[in-house]
Amino acid sequence: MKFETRAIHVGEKPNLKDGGAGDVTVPIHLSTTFARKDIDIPTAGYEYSRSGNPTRDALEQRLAALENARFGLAFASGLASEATVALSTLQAGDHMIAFDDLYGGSRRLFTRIFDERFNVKVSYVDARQPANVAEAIRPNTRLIWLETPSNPLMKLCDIAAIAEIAHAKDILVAVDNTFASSYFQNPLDAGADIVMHSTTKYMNGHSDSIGGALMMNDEALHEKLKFTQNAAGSILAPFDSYLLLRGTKTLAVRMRQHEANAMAIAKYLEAHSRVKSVLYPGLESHPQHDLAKRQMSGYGGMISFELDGTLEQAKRFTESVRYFALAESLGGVESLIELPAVMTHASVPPEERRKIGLADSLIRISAGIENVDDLLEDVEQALKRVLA
Ligand code: P1T
Repeated sequence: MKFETRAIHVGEKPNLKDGGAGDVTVPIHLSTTFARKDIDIPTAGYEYSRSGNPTRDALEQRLAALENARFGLAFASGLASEATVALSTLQAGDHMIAFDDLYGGSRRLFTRIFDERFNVKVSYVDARQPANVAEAIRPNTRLIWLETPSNPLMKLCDIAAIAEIAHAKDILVAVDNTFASSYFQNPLDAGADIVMHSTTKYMNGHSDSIGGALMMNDEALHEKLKFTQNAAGSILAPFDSYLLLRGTKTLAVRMRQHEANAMAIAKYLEAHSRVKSVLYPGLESHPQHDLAKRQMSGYGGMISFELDGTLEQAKRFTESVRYFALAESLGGVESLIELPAVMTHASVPPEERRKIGLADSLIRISAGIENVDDLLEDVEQALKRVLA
């Protein structure tokens, strides 16, 4: 099955047997527990909804299929899925390496909880150069955490090169694939061990469900992560599982439109005399454009840029657009805009932000799937208003 077909058929099949009504979409199984006829045999394999739920099961099969993975697991948020990776693969005294440009909340989780409270030391490195990752490896390094393209600076990591370095030393590689979505990038195919998504974003695509996902091929690793999913309990609820299943069906068509709109906006901004820089992997000017072409099948819908102006003008720009809601998050059908230093990455210490090149006036856009002419006109009127 090709991607679009998997996105509709895997996990959901009309049940025409055993009195099934033939629903073409999976029912939302809200029951928290499942009665059994025989004390030794759970009915249809289900006992208690934290350990297994038919709606979530359908979703987990779908999520796996979208990453060419054998297994998928769904969580209450992207961060819950990240915490599950750390809880399952690390212990006090271990060391992990993480890309220095990550979603602010991911960095807060690794630093404030795992490093500061559980003695799992974290080294943040510029993983754009695989050699920097190799250099940071210690005898007790157990996990490498990548995010590509990264939030918000749109930097890329070479997944295959880093996986090769890591696997020579039995280190796991996890890739946050939120920005690309399963449609444009499949990190497991490039050699990663775990792929993670904030499904809150493109995978669901409608800004109405917070969720997270992990996909993997190794059976023992899946067992470990599934054990923690149940033992720590941060599962995705049945209703959100249903919403996410629904969202995945249109992932391919949405991503194509997100990309087309983002490309048009990025090119418009790049050509504008009062725009200082545009970060979008689909532009030839992106320093890692060649890697993007090789590693991704498309460039996604996220753009970061800086105006040739003051911080005040950048702030006013985010307030002057009509169709881009000034809000955190990304990946929904509606366009969003934000200032990472003040919003999504405010928890990253200012000196760290400076080190990785995250300017206070950097503007981040999540291009939605509205008509692109309306979006371009909107950007144009806001630029005129703010830079006049
Ligand atoms: O919000 P949650 O579903 O827990 O996902 C966290 C997360 C993880 N990884 C990446 C790359 C992310 O972008 C996020 C969440 N990001 C935002 C809310 C944001 O506006 O950037």
